[in-house]
Amino acid sequence: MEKTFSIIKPNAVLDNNIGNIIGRFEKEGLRIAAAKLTTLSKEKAEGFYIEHKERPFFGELVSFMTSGPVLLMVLEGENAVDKNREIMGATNPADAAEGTIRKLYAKSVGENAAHGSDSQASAEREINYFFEPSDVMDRF
Ligand code: FUP
Repeated sequence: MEKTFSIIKPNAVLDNNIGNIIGRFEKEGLRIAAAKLTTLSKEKAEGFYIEHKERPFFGELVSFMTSGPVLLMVLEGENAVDKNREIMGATNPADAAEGTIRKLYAKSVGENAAHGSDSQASAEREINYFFEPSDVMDRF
């Protein structure tokens, strides 16, 4: 089964939307294969977003992502990568389709409620960045 990586970001955790977001994933056929509630260090957040290091919003992004607890998750299901991206909606909530997580729970393009891997290769890299293989369920 395909796996992807998801983060429920600090704004959505603070707003008590963990249950609403996980509920959507489960309703759409994605299983939670691993989950960890944690607050990211600056180093860990910078490493995660290293590809955006030169972008003007990098500092703000890291400071937001370390501002409070996040829920790190591995999601598993058919077409998990694309399905998760579809459920999340566009990066900028202004462009996100009705009913998507970002339309419902994002505050802005920066505080946009959720992260989801953009390819199977990113998913593998991101899962390994945050989880040990033994943390991830693979038999349900
Ligand atoms: P996504 O894959 O949808 O998370 O989007 P990107 O990889 O393009 O961006 C990663 C994160 O950078 C976004 F979730 C939020 C932040 N970002 C901004 O703060 N401003 C921007 O203009 C673009 C992205």
